[in-house]
Amino acid sequence: MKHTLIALLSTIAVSLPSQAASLAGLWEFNNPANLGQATTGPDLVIAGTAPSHSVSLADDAALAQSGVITTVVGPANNLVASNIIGGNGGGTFTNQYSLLIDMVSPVASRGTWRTLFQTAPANNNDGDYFINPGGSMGVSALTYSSAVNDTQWSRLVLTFELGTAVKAYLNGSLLVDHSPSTVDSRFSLGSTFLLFGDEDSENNPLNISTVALWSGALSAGEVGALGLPGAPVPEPTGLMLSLAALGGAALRRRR
Ligand SMILES: [Ca+2]
Ligand SMILES: [Ca+2]
Ligand SMILES: [Ca+2]
Repeated sequence: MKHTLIALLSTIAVSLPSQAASLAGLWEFNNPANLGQATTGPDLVIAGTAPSHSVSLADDAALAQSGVITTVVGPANNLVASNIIGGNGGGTFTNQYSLLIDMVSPVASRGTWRTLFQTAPANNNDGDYFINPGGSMGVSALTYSSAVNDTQWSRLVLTFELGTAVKAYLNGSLLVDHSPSTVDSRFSLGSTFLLFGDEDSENNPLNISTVALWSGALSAGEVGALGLPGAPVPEPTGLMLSLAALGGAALRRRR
């Protein structure tokens, strides 16, 4: 009976449509009293000078997003994210993940370096993904995109399947197919990483409305379904979570 149950749960876990990538964190910046408050997953921890908060903030096209932080330049200033995904993708670190960021650049930041994230928790080396002074997205080790419109709210989704593919999507469409890098490289995540952190102040301020993290590389179709900036990020349902947890427990026991 026990084996039948385990087999059934394993089958369910394997056949879950979203099993490749589940939501591991969602931050929407709606609470000025707790800027790092998570909608899903662990809260972000503010390091250094706290970002400022806007209930609503409009871009150059007068489109507004609600619940927005404006990050602060400098090596001491970033948001510390706990990564609950663990090792995957054939390595010790998190090698398969996706990161969503709804953002627009403040006028004063355009034409400057703007770091999106830093995988080294000690912040003792270069940031790992940027908007560069020319408005292109990436980093030399991954290659850069063509220039993007940084004056309007944009939904960036980065999908990492290290060793195979690293892609950037903007507002639901593929922006650039980057170099894939390698498993357990500088682009892998450990148990913590830094949002908007850089070791030598290449983290000029950004307006950020949403950040989300998934435990796998979303497909082009899944990214397309996430839509435009401000569209709700679907949270896992209770049923899916229970099935995934049960299936995961069964799989673990079999090892
Ligand atoms: Ca740097
Ligand atoms: Ca780094
Ligand atoms: Ca928001």
